[in-house]
Amino acid sequence: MVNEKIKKIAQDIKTMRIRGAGRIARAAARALKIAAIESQVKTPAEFSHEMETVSKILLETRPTAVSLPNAIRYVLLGLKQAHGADLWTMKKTICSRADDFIKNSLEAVKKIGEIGANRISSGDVLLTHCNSECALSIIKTAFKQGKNIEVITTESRPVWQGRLSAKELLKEGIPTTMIIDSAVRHFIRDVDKVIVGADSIAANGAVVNKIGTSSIALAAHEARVLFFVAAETYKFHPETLVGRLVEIEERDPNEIINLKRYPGLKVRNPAFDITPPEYVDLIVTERGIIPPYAAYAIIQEIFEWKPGNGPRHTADKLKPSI
Ligand code: RI2
Repeated sequence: MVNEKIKKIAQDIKTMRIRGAGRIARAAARALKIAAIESQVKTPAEFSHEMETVSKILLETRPTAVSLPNAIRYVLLGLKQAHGADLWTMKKTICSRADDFIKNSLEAVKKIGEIGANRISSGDVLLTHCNSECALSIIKTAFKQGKNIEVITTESRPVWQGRLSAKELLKEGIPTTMIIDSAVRHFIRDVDKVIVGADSIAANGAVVNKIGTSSIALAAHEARVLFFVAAETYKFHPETLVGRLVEIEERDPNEIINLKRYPGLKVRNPAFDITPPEYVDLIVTERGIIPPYAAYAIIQEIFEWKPGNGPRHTADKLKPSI
C-alpha cells in the first residue's frame, strides 16, 4: 500500500502546488526517502519492488521535465549499488542518495547563479519568462554583485508564473516591469539579454521550456538579442540521444477558459514548447557555460552513455565541478 505522504507529493506535483523542474526533482527525491524510511516490508526484494512502485507514481505526475526521471534514476541507482545487501543498508543507501541529490541540486542552482552572473553587465535590461530558479539565480547574483540591472518579466499565462518571478525580484529590490506574453516582440529592442530556464534539453541542444519560450527566442534572434538558458545538468535528457522525443504536456483547458461557458469550444493548452538550438546562444550549467551543441557531450559524460547501454546517473558526475 502506498504511503499517503507519497500520494500527497505526487498530487502536489500534478496540480503544480510543487512546480518548476528543479523543485519537482527534489520533491521526487524527498518522496523516495520518505518511502524508504517509512517502508514496512521485510525483505530486500520487497523493498526494491516498493521503490519501483513509488517511482512509477511519481513518474506519472508530469511528463515533460526530465529532471523528475533523472532524480529518480539517481536515487534508485542506490538499489543497484546495495545489491545483495541487507534491508537496512538498502534503505540507508536510498536515503543518502536522495539527500545527495537534493544537496547537489541546491548547490547547482547557486553555482549557475555565480557562473551566469559573470555574463551580466551593469546597465543590462534582462527579460525572463515563467519562473525559473536557475534563471533568477543568475539575475539575483548579478544584482547582489552590485550590477545595475533591470528585469522585464512576462506574465506566463495561463498559470501566471511570471507573477512569482516578479514577486521574487521585487523582494530583492530589483527594478522589474511586467508585460503580457504577446508584448515580447514589441519590447525586445529594449532588452540586452533573455534568460530562461529549461525543463528538458535534448541531445541536439533543443530546449524544452514554458510555452512561449520559442517565440521569445525567435524575437530575440531577429533583434540580435542574446538568448541564455540556465539549467542544471540533470535537465539534459539522456534518451533523446537515441531518438526519443520529449513529450509535451497538455494541461486542462480550464486553466485557460471556463469551458462550461463556451459549449463546443475546442481549447489546446500545451505547457511547453521547443526552442531549436539555432536560437540559443549559450547554456549555463553548474559545470560551466556550454554552447547548445555541446548537449550531446554533456549527456554522454553525465550518464556514462555508451552505444547499447542504458543511461546511468552517478553521484560523482552530478557534483558541480567548476
Ligand atoms: P527551474 C518550469 O515549469 C518552467 O518552464 C521553468 O522555466 C522550468 O520549470 C525550470 O524551472 P513549470 O513547472 O528548475 O512551471 O529553473 O511548468 O526552477
